[in-house]
Amino acid sequence: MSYDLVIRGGRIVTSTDEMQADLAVRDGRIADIGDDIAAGEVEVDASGKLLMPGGIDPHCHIEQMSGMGLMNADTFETATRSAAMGGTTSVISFAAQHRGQPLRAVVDDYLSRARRGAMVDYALHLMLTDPSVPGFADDLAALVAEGHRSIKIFTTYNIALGDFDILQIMELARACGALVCVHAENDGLIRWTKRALLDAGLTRPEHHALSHPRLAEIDAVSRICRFAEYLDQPVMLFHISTREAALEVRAARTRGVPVWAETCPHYLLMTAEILQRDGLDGAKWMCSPPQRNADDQRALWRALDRGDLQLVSSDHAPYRFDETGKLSAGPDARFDQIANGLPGLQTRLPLLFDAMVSRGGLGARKFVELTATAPAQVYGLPRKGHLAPGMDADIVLWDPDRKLTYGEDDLHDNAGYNPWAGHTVTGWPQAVWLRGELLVDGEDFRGSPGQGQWIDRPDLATRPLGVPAPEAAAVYESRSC
Ligand code: DUC
Ligand code: ZN
Ligand code: ZN
Repeated sequence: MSYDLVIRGGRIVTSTDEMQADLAVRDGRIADIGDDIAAGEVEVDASGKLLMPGGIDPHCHIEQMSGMGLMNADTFETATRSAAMGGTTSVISFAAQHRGQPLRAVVDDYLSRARRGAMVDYALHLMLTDPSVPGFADDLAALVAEGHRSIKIFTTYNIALGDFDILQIMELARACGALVCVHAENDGLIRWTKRALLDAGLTRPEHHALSHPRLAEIDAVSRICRFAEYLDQPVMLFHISTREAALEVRAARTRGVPVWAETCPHYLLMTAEILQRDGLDGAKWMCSPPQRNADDQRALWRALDRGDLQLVSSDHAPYRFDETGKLSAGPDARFDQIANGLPGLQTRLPLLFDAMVSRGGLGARKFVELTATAPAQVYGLPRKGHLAPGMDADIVLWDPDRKLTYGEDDLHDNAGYNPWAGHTVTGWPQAVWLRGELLVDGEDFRGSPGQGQWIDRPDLATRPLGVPAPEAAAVYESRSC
């Protein structure tokens, strides 16, 4: 029996191994990896190149309304096109509930838009902001059982939940088997500092960094880790930016708490200095939490190396640098009127490969682990994130030698600017397959809207450990009586 596709002579990189071998694909799955592989209908020469699993970006905002009521710049079509052009074949974005909206309707809406537009495979985090809507708990349990196994909540912004609601949602998540992801920054610290800065006339983009004090992250991360410990509920801490918060996660994991955490390229490779550009230009890099300093960067790399942090997501949140996005409050907007977020779906893998492999950092296997294998494991994406027979043929043919300097507007999303303009990377995705279909061929994008499929997540490896605090254990016991 012949194969649909055989890629020959590449160096196959997984999170645990590297070997020179041929790889065969049949019916969208990897059929064989080895030396004596029969002919394929399509044959590709990969000599001198790497073959790696397609990237999985587990935290990106696509076609989503911000807390300020602003639609972000990307549709499922434009966001997933840019993901694919950067070597990413699966994304987890958000079905974002706004106040008063029933959960089921929110998820149906996002699913129907994703079904029409997505060109890579996708799953959704359930973003919960209003637990008071009728049918909330039943809808949540049903949606999780249908395979939406992750929840996102905030401790800050105008969509913040208080401790009581957070605990309620964590208990529900534990009962139905979902991972709770948290944007963890202390809201009171941010609101107080922001008010004081604005009162003092400090309104520029660089003051945004001051308005999110590092203590806000440290405090909230520590508290959420304690909640996870109290309830024995698995939690993912999103976008860790400070050394101390990474150490809070490490301390919790050392105590045996089921917590995981991610950081992003803009914390690993940028500092808050970038917000000091002329005029409002710094707004292009404004995100929350903000970029920090070189000491934090070193600490975050160390935390990834030690396994204290397990993932690197893009937190892709694109807003154009015009009146539809960053400048929606006008050309003289104060920092608190400017949408937070920067595009990152397309740049995540090249930036990380350059930093981790080309410049001699943590190496190619760790690169695969952080960008594909670990997100598949943590978020329960079956058949994704690894190159082995039986897995989906989501494959990137990577040219480790291609060197390129990013331009001002050379990405395939709809943000209209590249936050990494002027940054040079070595290593580039030359071809990308999604379930055996060629999506990217050099500079050409070959995908079509609707080609991406929803990824069912029937189960999670990130389970409770069975050791809640005694008070919580008593509550659980009383519930099951
Ligand atoms: N921060 C978030 O929490 N979400 C999107 C963008 C950002 O900067
Ligand atoms: Zn966030
Ligand atoms: Zn985010």
